[in-house]
Amino acid sequence: MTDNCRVVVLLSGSGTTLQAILDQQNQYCYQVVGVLSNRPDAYGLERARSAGIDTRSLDHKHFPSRESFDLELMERIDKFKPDLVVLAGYMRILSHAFVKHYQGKLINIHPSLLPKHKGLHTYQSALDAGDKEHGTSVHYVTEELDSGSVVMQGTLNITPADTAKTLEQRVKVMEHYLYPRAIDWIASGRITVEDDVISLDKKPLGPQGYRISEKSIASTE
Ligand code: NHR
Repeated sequence: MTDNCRVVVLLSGSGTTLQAILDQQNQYCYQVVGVLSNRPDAYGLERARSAGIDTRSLDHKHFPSRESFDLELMERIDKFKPDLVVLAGYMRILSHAFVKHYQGKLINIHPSLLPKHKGLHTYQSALDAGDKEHGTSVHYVTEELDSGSVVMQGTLNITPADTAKTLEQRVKVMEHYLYPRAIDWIASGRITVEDDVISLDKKPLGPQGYRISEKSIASTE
């Protein structure tokens, strides 16, 4: 993409994923230039300020519609001249105009092995379905929720002792490793997208993207 990819992060909450992205930016070729929240009290804004990063908050409750909120959000984002917009616990569904405007440079991380378990409560859904594995997916954002092309997946084996809580903890650890790396691969141009097919170093990846297991992550730490 560029030598020093400008990243804007959108969040709504505590910002643990943002923190992982910030903590690893020296190792990687991206640079977080701005953080925006739809909740003025999100602790993630505090984390960004502590790291010396520009923040903006825009309360969706002050707007008459999703569309009008998103238009204002787009203006604020564009002031940062981002190469990539990263959702990190951002909890507002994005409108058609927004998704179109950032097409191909808007990504999210969703805690399931997409296309399985779209939506919320994925840990319990995986347990209820009797799945043998669970995990997380970095994907491009399209208008339809949790449905864009998958760049990378982190996988783990579910054990009989697992609960929704333990799965969440294990997935979060993987996400904090995976997401910065996926951002780096996109930022550096190693990941490319053509007709919804994702390639790494020009080699097409399968529909589940580049897969990394929890075990292999643990052995590199
Ligand atoms: N927008 C589009 N168009 N497509 C996606 O794939 C999106 C998206 C916006 C956010 C993140 C996703 C997640 O990480 C995400 C993916 C919130 C909702 C939701 O229902 C759904 C998916 C995600 C985030 N939000 C409610 C809404 O009315 C509000 C919920 C709340 O405020 O607590 O926007 O899980």
